Amino acid sequence: MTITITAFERSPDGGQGLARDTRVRWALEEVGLPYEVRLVSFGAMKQPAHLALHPFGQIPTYEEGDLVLFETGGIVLHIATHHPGLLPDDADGRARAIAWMFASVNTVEPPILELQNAKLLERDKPWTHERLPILADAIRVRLNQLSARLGDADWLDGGFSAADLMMASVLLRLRASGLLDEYPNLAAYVARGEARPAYQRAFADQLAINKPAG
Ligand code: GTB
Repeated sequence: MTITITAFERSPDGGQGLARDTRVRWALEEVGLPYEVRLVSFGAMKQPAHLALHPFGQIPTYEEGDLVLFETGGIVLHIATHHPGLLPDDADGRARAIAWMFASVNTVEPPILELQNAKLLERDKPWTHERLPILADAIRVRLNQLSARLGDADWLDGGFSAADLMMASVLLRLRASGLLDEYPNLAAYVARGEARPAYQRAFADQLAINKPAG
């Protein structure tokens, strides 16, 4: 059955892989599933046709026959549940991997988003100068904890899983801030994820769409 995802017609990051379709592409590449991409503009995302797929008018979405999904955690979990390679075989290991997936989007990503939104949307506000370091420290709290837990392991819990795919995808958004480099084991963890052939293919495919002209 054909799988179709949606992505930005032109991502604001110019193809750095920061838009969330990259993590879905990565999951599909890890399990070896071919897929098609439908590109949507910011305007089209808010139109009824796209809102029928995604109630919040965002990308990515995922279509597979009659199944329509939104929310990257749910999409990656669906892919990982139905195809071997992204979740451990044993029930406890699977449960722990899924818990880490939730942790990536529910515990680690929110403070990262807060900082990015403050930089993007509140740059000219009088409070921003004082707020940014507070937001950066909130991220450091989580990175300290995550760094301590990861230690010198390659992956969060045994072998590479959807948990690492999601966590690395969340963390790599921090690179430009410099915060990731304060934690060498986390920077190496993200680099290990990005070095995987499946990630490389996912990254190249989204770059091919978004590369700035010239
Ligand atoms: N929780 C949802 C999920 O995980 O699927 C969040 C989806 C989401 O935020 N989608 C964004 C979107 O559609 C694109 S990824 N935004 C348009 C809108 O809300 O109107 C967020 C994103 C966008 C751009 C960059 N960038 O250019 O650096 C990075 C991340």
